[in-house]
Amino acid sequence: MSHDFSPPGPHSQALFERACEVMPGGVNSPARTFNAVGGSPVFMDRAEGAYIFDVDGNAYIDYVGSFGPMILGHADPTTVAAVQNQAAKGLSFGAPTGLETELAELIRDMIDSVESVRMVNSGTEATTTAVRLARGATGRNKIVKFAGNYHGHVDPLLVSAGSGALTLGIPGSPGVPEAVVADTLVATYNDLASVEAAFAEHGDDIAGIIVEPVAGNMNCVPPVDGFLEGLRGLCDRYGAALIFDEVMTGFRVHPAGAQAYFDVTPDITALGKIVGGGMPVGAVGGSKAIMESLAPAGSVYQAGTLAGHPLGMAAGIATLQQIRDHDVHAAIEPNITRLLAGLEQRAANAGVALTTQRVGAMFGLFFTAEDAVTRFEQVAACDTEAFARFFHTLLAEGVYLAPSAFEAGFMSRAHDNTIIDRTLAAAEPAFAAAARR
Ligand code: KE4
Repeated sequence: MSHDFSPPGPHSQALFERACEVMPGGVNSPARTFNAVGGSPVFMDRAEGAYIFDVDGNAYIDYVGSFGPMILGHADPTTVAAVQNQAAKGLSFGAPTGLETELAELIRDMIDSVESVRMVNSGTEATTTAVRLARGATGRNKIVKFAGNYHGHVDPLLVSAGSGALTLGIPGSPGVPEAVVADTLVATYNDLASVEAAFAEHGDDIAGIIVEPVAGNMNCVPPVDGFLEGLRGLCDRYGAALIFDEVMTGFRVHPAGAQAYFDVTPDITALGKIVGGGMPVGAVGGSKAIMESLAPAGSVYQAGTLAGHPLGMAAGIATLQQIRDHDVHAAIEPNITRLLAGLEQRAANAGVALTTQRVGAMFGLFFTAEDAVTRFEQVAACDTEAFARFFHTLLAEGVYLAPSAFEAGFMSRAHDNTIIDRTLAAAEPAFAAAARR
């Protein structure tokens, strides 16, 4: 597939200017803006397999994958057909369907800690519900989160957030009242002592800990040995709920999520992204005892007009069935390994300090001389200017990364040997650009 790359082309630029007239920043999510790398976002038209195509006809090898959902590759035929067939039967009913039960059963059967599920429409709704569940189930108010972790744009958790909030340098946000975050305790990711200190001071008032089991919103930072186990121990000791925000890691780092990968069991799991196969789906899961607290079974209120949406359920079922039945992660393993080794080699050849990290089918590229990146401050110290030069040259060569040094990269089943070869070829001029001051 050969193309003359000149992103963003005239149609993309025209669309961006038009979008800016009617939508803040011309985008519907700050993570899509190019503010952190310079230039204007590329407007996309369609995607297939490992490729995404912009409105000017340029093709890009895509490592964003809709920020995680597209692990099967774009426009997976089985998933698209499931959505098309369901759409022909009507879009939304406001009444229960068997599809919701089918997806809930799939999640229950794939994730051991989940006995019961509530469907929602986004990762933010999933984490919002998870926190309310923890507070409702314990009768306590305080929640521990981690600087650099992002759990969606819900007020109590939009404190020292990652992702767009980190990229835009606005940890926290105007519009979030002090009172709403008064019960949010911020600890340091991969620093168990900081969590122990929070519990020593507030232990009996802490409803739960919410954590990204792999920090995918400050690039890609795995938990250090003992960190997740330590959080589990503290929650057991103080009677708090351990919430794994697996919106990004669920079905991404392992067919049963980070909790299976690291063998640490949370009390509540928040899901999103892959669980909907690219459609707007989130989910909260946990033991029946905890989940039965939710209305109408229990008194913890939560609701949603389009929760369990038939098209989202159809896409989620088609996607999870393939993850369950075909070892998608085993297929990805050799390719992501070769990609990162090849990038490290080409960075070294260009004299660029690069550290790569990955868990399962998600990865991070850090422009730093650090051997390992385990802390938020190390991420913040990376060379974002070098990343921006790398990003734009790669884009011009037909490879699309998330436009931020604080976002992770996502592989799909469609990123085969040929795709890796093309990516590594594009990386050579990109690292040469990164090396230039
Ligand atoms: P959504 O509400 O965007 O579906 O999910 C929020 C969320 C919750 N938890 C984790 C661990 C997440 O990564 C996310 C969303 N991730 C970002 C990407 N870093 C979404 C991209 C965007 O905001 O456009």
